Amino acid sequence: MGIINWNTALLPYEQAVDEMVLKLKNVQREFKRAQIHSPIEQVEGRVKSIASILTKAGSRNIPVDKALDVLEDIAGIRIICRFVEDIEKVAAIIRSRSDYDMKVIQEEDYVTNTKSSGYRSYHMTVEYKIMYENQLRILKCEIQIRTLAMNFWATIEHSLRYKYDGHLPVELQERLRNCAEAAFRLDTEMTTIRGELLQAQKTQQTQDFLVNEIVKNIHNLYAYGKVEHMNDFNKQFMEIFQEGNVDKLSEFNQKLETMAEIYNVRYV
Ligand code: 0O2
Repeated sequence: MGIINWNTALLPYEQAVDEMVLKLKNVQREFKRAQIHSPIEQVEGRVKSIASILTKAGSRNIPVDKALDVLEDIAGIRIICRFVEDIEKVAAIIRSRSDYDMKVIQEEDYVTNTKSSGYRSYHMTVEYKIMYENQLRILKCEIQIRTLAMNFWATIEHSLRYKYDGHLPVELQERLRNCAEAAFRLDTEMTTIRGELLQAQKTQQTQDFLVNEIVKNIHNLYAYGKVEHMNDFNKQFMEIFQEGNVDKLSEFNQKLETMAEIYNVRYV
């Protein structure tokens, strides 16, 4: 029987998790930059603890030296979405990378097929390639995709499950199932007001974008010697900003850009 060197065995998994989290956060940034609602709200990653690996291997009669080969969730990524509709969008993004860097080998839909515990989440198992110590390694990784409400429920339930060593009292199980139903209703209700929420999000993103552009434009005009306008620009900007009117911010930004063109200001 081989012996696992636990000092180094999990390092490739850590690398895989770090890389995948970075890539998925970049996907989120791309949506934000394009000012489109990002189906990815948060990305988290973790490598399963040694204790958790040993417990899972033990409960499934997997020899410890085979655990790393057999268990598919040593590397785990969790993607949190705002809306149930976002889950399928995230799954599609991951599927679209199958030929590139995250090869989907299995999918489990616990969103439609809720587990008896009340657990809901969309699971994808992918194969992910890394270069580790100059060698190609292909590691399996479990990606869990769920809404904020699903995540809230699963986090609390997971802690309680741990506390009771997997054997939750029946009454507590029942209460947790009620909570799962409440989380389901919350998701359903959020879907009905999704349009309103997306609109609010879009306004916020547009405002952030315009403020960035305006302060950059003011700085550029200043850097190119248009010092005499500075106080005036800053004063006008603060007045419009405090009014919170996105259309006026846009008009003001347009004015600054026209001025930059007239004075032939190059961007720094
Ligand atoms: P941890 O501590 O989160 O890593 P299977 O062989 O498919 O029957 P497997 O491989 O465990 O079983 O897959 P499954 O059932 O899809 O569960 C994988 C992970 O999903 C679990 O990992 C949990 O993270 C999560 N999960 C599944 N069911 C539940 C549930 O009822 N409640 C909560 N809170 N999470 C759940 P681990 O290793 O169990 O735990």
